[in-house]
Amino acid sequence: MSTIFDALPRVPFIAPDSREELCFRHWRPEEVVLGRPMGDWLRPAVAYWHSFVGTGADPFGAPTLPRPWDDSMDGARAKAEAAFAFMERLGLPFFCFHDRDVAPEGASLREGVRHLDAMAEVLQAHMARTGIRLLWGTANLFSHPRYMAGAATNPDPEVFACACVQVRHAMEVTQRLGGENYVLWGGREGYDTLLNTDLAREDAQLGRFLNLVVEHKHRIGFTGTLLIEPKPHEPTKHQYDRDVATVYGFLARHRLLGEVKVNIEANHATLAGHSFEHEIAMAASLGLLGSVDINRGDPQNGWDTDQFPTNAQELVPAMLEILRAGGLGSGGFNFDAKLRRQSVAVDDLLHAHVGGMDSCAEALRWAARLIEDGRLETARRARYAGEPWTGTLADIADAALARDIAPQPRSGRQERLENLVAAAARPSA
Ligand code: XUL
Ligand code: CO
Repeated sequence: MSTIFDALPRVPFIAPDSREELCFRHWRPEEVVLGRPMGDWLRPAVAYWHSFVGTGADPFGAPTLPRPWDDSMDGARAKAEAAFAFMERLGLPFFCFHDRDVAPEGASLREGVRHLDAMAEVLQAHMARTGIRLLWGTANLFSHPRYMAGAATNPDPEVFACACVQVRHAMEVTQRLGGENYVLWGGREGYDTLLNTDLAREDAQLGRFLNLVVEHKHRIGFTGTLLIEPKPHEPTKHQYDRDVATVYGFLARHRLLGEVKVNIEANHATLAGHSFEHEIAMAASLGLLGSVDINRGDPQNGWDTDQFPTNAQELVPAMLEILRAGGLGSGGFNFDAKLRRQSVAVDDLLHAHVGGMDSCAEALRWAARLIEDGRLETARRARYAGEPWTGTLADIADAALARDIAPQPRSGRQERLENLVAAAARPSA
């Protein structure tokens, strides 16, 4: 079967000063960075939904991107063929998908399950042929109209049961395909208005659902990591998994700590009023860091624009936090990013991923340089060098009064530290 991507070249690795555009200048999976191959730190993945399902349609206009397959099983096979043709040429090691990206919904729940089983075999054959692996799978619990009031948090128990069908099956298919993680993004788990919403009830339902998912993971012996992907709003006005700290509270409340980590998306972090690095550092400090969805928003637009990252310097603080945390384990960098509506040339998708990949690779190198240099870590350690006082509140207060202490202000050295980061993240450095 021929596909729209067949004419694309295989992306080569070329020296940084080359004027060739479709090549990796910085992404070298074998290059050792801080004692580990770059490929192990980054573990990049192509997102099936944006790259092969998204059409460029928006609320104002029709599809623009050439994606010549329909929503039938034949269409799903043609799409898979094209997806792997593209991913082979790009040469990244992983991909990610939702059940509905790869297999059509069908006319009933049962038909949807049959479709996904059949497509899992198709994907398995492509994976075996190409060596491309599954970073994570997930279920789409937000597109079908039945989920308009949420999936696990839906007031209708039958909709909750539909979510059980899809998540059970998507997790089992992920396991069958050797997926290393399973993601739960709370697509419509939130509310549009408090006027019709029972917050306590919806929290209890979401907690129960997650407990059922964890129990099933252990029952089937799936060894991948379960990941919740926080997002503050869009599509609902208020999403329950709004940011990492909120997810931590939810996991603690429902006794799920140790069972679930987070998949942090750059553009979701900024929508929540945080920086990407804040969310990564928060997750690392709470023991929740799992994986990242790499993309960027637009500083002037207040929604999830899901653009490919192109600015390596901007990514350095996030990379630094990942390096400090010792990496992402079974996680990776999923390009949850899409082409702009006007990017209708077939090779635009290749340019997008090449630029995104090189930005991550360069940022990783620069962040590693900062760790090797050591001055940031030394400064941070020195800041906390004081020995904590022991005893009760009264003991500490009495001792302080007895010694009549007068601690002197010490500089936070912010500008000096920022200069160190800026210097390491300069191409000429
Ligand atoms: C939505 C989003 C999703 C998840 C997977 O904003 O990021 O694509 O990554 O459901
Ligand atoms: Co995402």
